[in-house]
Amino acid sequence: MKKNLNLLILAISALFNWGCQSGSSPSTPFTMELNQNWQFRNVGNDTWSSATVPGTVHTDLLNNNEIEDPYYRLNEHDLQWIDKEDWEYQTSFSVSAEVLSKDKVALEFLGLDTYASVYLNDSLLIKTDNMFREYTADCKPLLKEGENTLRILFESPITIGLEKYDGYDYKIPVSNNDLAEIGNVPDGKYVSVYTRKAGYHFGWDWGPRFVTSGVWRPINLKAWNGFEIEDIFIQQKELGEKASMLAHVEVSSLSASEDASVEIMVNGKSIKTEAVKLVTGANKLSIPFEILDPKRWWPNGMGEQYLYDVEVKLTNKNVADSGKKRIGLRTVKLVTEPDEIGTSFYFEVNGHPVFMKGVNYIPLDLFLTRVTDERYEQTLQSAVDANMNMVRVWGGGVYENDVFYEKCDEKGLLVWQDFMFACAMFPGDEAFLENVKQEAIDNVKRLRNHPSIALWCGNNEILAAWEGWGWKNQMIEEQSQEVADKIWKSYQDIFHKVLPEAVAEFDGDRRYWASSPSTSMGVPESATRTAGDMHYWGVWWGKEPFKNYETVMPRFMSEFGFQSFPDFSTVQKYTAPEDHDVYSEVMESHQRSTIGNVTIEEYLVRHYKQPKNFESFLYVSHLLQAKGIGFGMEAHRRNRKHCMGSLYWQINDCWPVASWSSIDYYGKWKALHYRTKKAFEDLLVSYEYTDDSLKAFVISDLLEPVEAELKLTLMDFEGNKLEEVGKAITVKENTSEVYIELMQNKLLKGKNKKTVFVVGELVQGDKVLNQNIHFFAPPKDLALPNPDLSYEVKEAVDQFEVTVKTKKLAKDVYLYTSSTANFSDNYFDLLPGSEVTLSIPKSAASDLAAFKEDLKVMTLVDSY
Ligand code: BMA
Repeated sequence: MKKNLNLLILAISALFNWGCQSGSSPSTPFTMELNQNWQFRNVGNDTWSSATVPGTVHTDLLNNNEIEDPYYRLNEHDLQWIDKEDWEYQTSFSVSAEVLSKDKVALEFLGLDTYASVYLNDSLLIKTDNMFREYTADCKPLLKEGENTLRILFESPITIGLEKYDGYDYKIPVSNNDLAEIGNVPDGKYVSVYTRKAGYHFGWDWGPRFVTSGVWRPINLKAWNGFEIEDIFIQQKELGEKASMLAHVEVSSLSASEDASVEIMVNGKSIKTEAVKLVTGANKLSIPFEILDPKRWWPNGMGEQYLYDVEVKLTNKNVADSGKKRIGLRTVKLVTEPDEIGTSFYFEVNGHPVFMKGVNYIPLDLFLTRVTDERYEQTLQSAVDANMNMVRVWGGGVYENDVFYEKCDEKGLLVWQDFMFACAMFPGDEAFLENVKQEAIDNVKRLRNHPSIALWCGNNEILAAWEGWGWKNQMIEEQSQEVADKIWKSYQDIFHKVLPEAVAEFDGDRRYWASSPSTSMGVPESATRTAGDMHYWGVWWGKEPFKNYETVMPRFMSEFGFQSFPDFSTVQKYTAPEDHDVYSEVMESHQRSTIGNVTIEEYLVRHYKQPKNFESFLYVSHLLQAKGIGFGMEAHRRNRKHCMGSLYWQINDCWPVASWSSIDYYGKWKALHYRTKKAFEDLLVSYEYTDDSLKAFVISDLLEPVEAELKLTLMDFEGNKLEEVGKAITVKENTSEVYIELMQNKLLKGKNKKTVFVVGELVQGDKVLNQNIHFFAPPKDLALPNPDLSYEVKEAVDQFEVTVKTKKLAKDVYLYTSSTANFSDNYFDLLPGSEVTLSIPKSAASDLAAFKEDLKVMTLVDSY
C-alpha cells in the first residue's frame, strides 16, 4: 500500500517535470522524504524488523515488543546493552527516470544520531559524527532508475567513545551527570564529551541513561535543474517608521545565468523584483527591501506577536525556486552597561527594559522522535498560561526542532538559546573544533530568522565548574599544569573563538554570551552579584533557607530550583503499588539527584507537618516546591531595580521522575506551575517581612500607569475581618515599589500569629486586579481549622466544572484525578466563606459519573 503511494507520488512528479521540459513552465526542485519501508537489525543478526524513521533504536525495539517500556520501574537498568551494539537501518525507494535526469540529485540528512555510515546501493555515500549537523551528499552517480537501497550503519557511541577516551593521553573533567555507572561503562569512563550528541542521553540528575542511535530527523531525496536556493535569511537592518530589510539568499547554481530575477513577496503581496546574475557555484545575493507601517512583534504580555510571511522567488527562463520565512519585526538587546550597582544585565525589547519571567527547558523525551507537535504545543502554551516571556533552551539537550521556535514566535516566548555544551570540559583538537564550527553554522543559520531568539549562549556552567567548582586546580593537582592549560585552551577555542565567530558571521545582530553563569567572557559569576547572570543553588544544594532568595540577588537569575515528586497519577504509571515509598528501589531509581529525597524531606519538615502517607508526601512536596520557588520569583521581581530576570529550573521532564520540574512527564501541572502563573502576573501584590514589619509592594510589568486602591485586610481563619488598611495609589509602569509599610505589632494588636493572615488586594472599582495572601507563620505552625469544605460537580459543553465552597480558610485546596488533564486552578487557598468554580477538559473522564468517582478533593489539614 505504502509502496503504491510512493509510486503514485513519483508518477505525479514525473508528469509535472515532463511539463517543465516541454517548456510550458520552468523546472522546480523535486523533494521526497524517505520515511517508508524502513527496517532495522542488530549488526550480525540475519533478520530485519520493521522500523520507524525518524526514530531511534530503543523505540523501534519497543514497537517490535523486543524490549519492555524503558521508563517502567527498573527496566532502564536491563536495557544498557543496546548502546554497546551496532545497528543497521535500511530502506528501498524507487526513482523515476525523470528524477534521475535532473542536473543534480542529492540526499539530505537533517539529523543522524550519531556515528553513521550511509551506503547507497552498497557504496559508501557519507560518514557522519555529529547529531546536531545537517549533511547533504550528491548521489546521482550511485543512484539508478527503479529500486534503490539505502542502508545506514550506526556504530555504538559507547564503543567509539571508549576508543576516543583511550586515545587521549589526558583526562577531561566531566560532571557526574554522565551516568557511566548505570551504563555499565568499564572503570567509570566518561565518554560523553567525545561525541557531538545530546549530553542528557548519557544521563543527567533528572534523566535516565539511554545512549540511543537512529535517524532522528528526516532524510530527503532532492533533485533540481539549474540552480537551487540553499538558504534564506531575512535580516532586519532598521526598524522605525518603516522597516529596512535585507534578504540574504544563498544559491547554488550549476551554470552562469544572466537573466535571473528575485521577487520578494510579503504576506502574499509582491513588493520587489530585482534582476540578478548567477555565477557557477555558490552565489550570495543580498536584496534590500522595505516594509511600510511595520507592525511590531512583542513578547507575551506586552502586545501582539505579529508575524510576516516573506517569500523569496528566484527564476530564470528555465528554472524557478522559492522559499518562505516567517519573521517578526522587533528590536532585542541584551544591555550590559555600567550602572550604580556594577554592570547591568537586562533585555530591552522594542526600546523597553523587560523583566524576564521564565524558565529553563530540557528536551521533552529521552527519545526525541516521539515528541509530537502536540507536546510542544502543550508545554509552550503552559509557559504562556503561566505568564512567562522567556524560555532558556539549556545546553545539555538539543537545538530544538523548527516547530519549537515557530511556536515561541507565535506565543511571544523569547528564547535564550544555549549551544549544546553543559557541565563538562571538551576536547579541542582540530577535527573536534571543525565539527563544532559546522554545527554552529548549521544551527545559527537554521534558527536566525526566528524573532523569538534573543541570545546565543556558549555553554551551561562550564566556566563555573572550571573556576568555581575547582576543576582547574583538580586538573593541576591530578594531572599537570600543562594538561590544565591544554583543557583551558580547548575551552577558549570553542567558547571564545569558534562559537562567537559563527554568531558574528551568520547572525551579527544577536548577542553572544559565552557561559551561563558568568559576568563576561572568561569571568565566572561575580561573588558581589553586581554583574552577569547567576545560577543560585544555595537553596537545594547548599540547604540554605528559601528566605535567602531575598538576599542573594543577582543582576539576572538564569537558574534556581527545588525538587518535588511527580503527580501521584504519574507515579502510578511507572511503579507498582509495592513501590509506593519514596525510598523504595524504584522510586529511588526515578530520583537522580544524589541528595534528592533527603533534601526534600529536610526542607519539608522545616515548613510542613510530617505527611501521613505516601500520597500526602507527594502532595506536600508539591506545596513545598511551589512555596520555595514562588518566594524566589516574587523576591526577584520586587528587586527589579537590581535583578531583571527570574528563570527557574526547570519547566518539564524527559521521563517520569522526581525533579525540579513544574510540569511532569505526562503534562500534569505541579503546584509550582500554578504558583508561577500567579507570581508572574503583570500586576502583583507582594510582601517583604521581618519579625517586626510588613512591606506591601506592587510590581507592574505594564507599560502604562494604573490608578488603583491597595487594600490590606487582616483576617482570622474563620473569616472575621480584624483590621483594614487601604490607600489610593498610582502604580507606576514597569516598576516595583513599596506602597504600604506596617509595623506588625500595630497590625496584629496582640493577635496570635498562627491564627491570622493578611489578604492584600489591588482594586479598581469592583475589579480585583490582583490578590496575594501573607501568613505570619510557616504552614506547620498555623492553627488551621477543619475548613468545612464542600463541592459540586457539573457537566458543561466541553468541560467538567467543580464548584468548591468553604466555611473557614481552606489552605492548599488540591483537586486530584487520575487523568493527565489539568484543572484551571489547583493548590490554592480558599478564603473563609467563599467559593470558586474550576474547570477541567472533558478528556479527564469518560462521563460525569466516572469523573465524580475519580475526583478527590483535599486540603493541607488532610495531609497529616
Ligand atoms: C543546573 C542545570 C543542570 C542540572 C540542574 C540541577 O545546574 O544546569 O545541569 O540538572 O542544575 O542540578
